[in-house]
Amino acid sequence: MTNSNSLFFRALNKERLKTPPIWYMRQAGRYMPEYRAVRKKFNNFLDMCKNPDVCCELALQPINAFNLDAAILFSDILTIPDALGLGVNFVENEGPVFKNPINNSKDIDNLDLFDPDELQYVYQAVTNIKNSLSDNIPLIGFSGSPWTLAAYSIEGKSSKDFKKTLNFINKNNDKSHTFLNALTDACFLYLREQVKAGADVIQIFDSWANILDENRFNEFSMQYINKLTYALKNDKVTSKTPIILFSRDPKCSNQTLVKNSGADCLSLYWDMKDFDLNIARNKVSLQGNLDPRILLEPKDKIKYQTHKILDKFKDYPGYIFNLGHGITPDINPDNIKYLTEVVREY
Ligand code: 1CP
Repeated sequence: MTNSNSLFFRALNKERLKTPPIWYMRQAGRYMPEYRAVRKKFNNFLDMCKNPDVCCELALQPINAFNLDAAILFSDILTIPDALGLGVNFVENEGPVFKNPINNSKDIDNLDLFDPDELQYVYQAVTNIKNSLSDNIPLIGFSGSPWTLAAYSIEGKSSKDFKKTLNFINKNNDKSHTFLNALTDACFLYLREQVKAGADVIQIFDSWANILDENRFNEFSMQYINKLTYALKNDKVTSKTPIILFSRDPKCSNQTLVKNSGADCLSLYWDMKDFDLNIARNKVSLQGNLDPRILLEPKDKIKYQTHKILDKFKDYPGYIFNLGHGITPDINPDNIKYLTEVVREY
């Protein structure tokens, strides 16, 4: 059992803390030489995710290197589209490429029903990681948001503007909602299995919230995040599991994010500098907000910007230190070590 007195749980319980708990989005990844040494052994990134022992090793690497306050499952958000038969591959320097993306409404009619048992390899990884962590380090399980998973599945790859996806939802409104409902059910079943396997906290990544205008964000993204968190909060297995939402720069009001998401904690993108703390205070915990690119600067600049963030959140009840998006491969691990020290010494 994870100790509910851990720093991470205390912050999720909206306690005002002297030192915030620390973890980093993409804390396991290509910026670490230890990661690259393991990654070399696999051609396809998803093959590596399908090996629970390797996932366990990778999830522990940043915990051991930087003594962080929370671990995150090593996997990817695209395991669900892969289980739906869309054929996800990771191409060197290009990111994910789908063999069978959604091209028309018939492709949605013909989709396999999501079978949570197909992702046993993920739950096994959760259990392995959980068994290797000390009691005071909670484990975060995760999924993509229904909208972000739909965007990759329709686009068939990553994109700057997701033009094909935006066209598709304009032309196929009803079928898009059928697909989003199916993805919401899949995320619920998937996260529930992760909690059964040992995940203490859930994070939902809405990484492509930013490409929707306000109306479409509410219709295609927020509505389904709300359905998903509602289902999780009303299920015996997951009702007590804290939910963190990372919504990348959504074009909605702060009030909507706080009230409609159903999340216990909001993970703030680095560019959400004007987020109104007073709207969130005592309603949700907050996480993140530091621009990851600061980590490419000299140490004095890292310290200055980190202090600015810590000043901003120092009286906030329930702040978790993190970056405003993931660590990129070009960041020097020494700077992660330094950043962690700066936060703990503040
Ligand atoms: O070749 C490699 O080594 C692959 C790099 C990599 C890694 C390390 C990918 C491919 N995924 C991951 C792991 C991962 N992905 C984790 C666990 C590791 C950790 O955080 O410590 C998590 C939580 C994710 C989540 C994820 N995958 C997101 C949401 C977070 C975000 O960055 O917004 C997204 C959008 C993905 C898709 C994905 N997977 C991989 C890449 C390169 C991408 C992004 C593609 C794009 O730019 O659209």
